[in-house]
Amino acid sequence: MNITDMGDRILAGDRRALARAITLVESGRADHREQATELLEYLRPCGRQGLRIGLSGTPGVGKSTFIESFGMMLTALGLRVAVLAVDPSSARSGGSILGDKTRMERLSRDPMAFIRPSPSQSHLGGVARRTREAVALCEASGFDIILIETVGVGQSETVVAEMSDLFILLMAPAGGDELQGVKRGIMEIADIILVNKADGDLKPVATRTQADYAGALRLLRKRPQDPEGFPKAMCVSALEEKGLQTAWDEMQTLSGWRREQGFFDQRRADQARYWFEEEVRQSLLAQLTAPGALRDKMQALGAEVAQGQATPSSAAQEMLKTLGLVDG
Ligand SMILES: Nc1nc2c(ncn2[C@@H]2O[C@H](COP(=O)(O)OP(=O)(O)O)[C@@H](O)[C@H]2O)c(=O)[nH]1
Ligand SMILES: [Mg+2]
Repeated sequence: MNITDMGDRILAGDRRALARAITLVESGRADHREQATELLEYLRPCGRQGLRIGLSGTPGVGKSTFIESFGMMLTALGLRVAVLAVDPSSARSGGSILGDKTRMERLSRDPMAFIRPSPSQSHLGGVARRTREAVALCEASGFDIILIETVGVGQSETVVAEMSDLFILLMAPAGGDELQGVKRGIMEIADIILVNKADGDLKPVATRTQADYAGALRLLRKRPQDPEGFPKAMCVSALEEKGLQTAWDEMQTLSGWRREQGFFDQRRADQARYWFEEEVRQSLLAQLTAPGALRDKMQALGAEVAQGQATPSSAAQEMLKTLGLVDG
């Protein structure tokens, strides 16, 4: 398909064109990459913005159930919702979203929603770029809310936080020991912690867990991009659809405040810069590791260093000269 034509269809809200475009950005083929870049450049001036909500939580915490009920609530409010995933383990597990499609049965049938499973690529850097580009395509297509799910394996939370306006952490009701095990870095990037499964027998535990997280959040260094009271912890039940409206109200309060204060645009600008730099880094690394003259040179120099025939620094300089990155 002609790229301009595809772009116009996306702008007109054509879902099939959107799905095809996402397939295009997911492709590893060089000619596809070129077309994808052209398409994204074509769509860039449209300036449409959705609210990008990152959502993370360990397997079983209720992400799929939450996305289904939260998503249905949003579409009932007249909002168009896109769901994407960053799942570095999807190659093994068969895709976090796809595997759970039954839990999102209603949402996947909703004409106001668009669900896209994680690309089956285990390399996090690659998944990150594809997801980020899929976000841009969904925005151009007029989606109001982009939910980006991750299971939180390895660095995937950081990756998702770097492409989200709001980062939501879904947690299970738990005892104090489990709370201690939560990585500090994750707490630091969370905007809202939702303790899920606050229903039935679990409700009292959920309430205590929420208070524990609220206490832990208060101990963190205050971030300039937060109004009074944020980041915050709340209870929800994805299953019984409780607390979802309140959670949405809080998300809107936070994003609204950040917009007014300029933090919203600032964060997006910082993220764009980050992804530019990341892409340069990744491309350089890819050149060094792909089969070819550069990789051979790396290996040859590595062998010299290992045998004591050159120092690590002099060999590194030699490599940078080969790359044309230093004069020589
Ligand atoms: N009691 C209760 N169970 C829930 C809730 N949300 C999800 N679950 C259950 O937890 C299990 C895992 O849910 P799922 O959405 O697949 O979690 P995911 O792995 O994070 O996507 C399922 O059996 C759900 O029915 C909730 O709010 N309350
Ligand atoms: Mg799931």
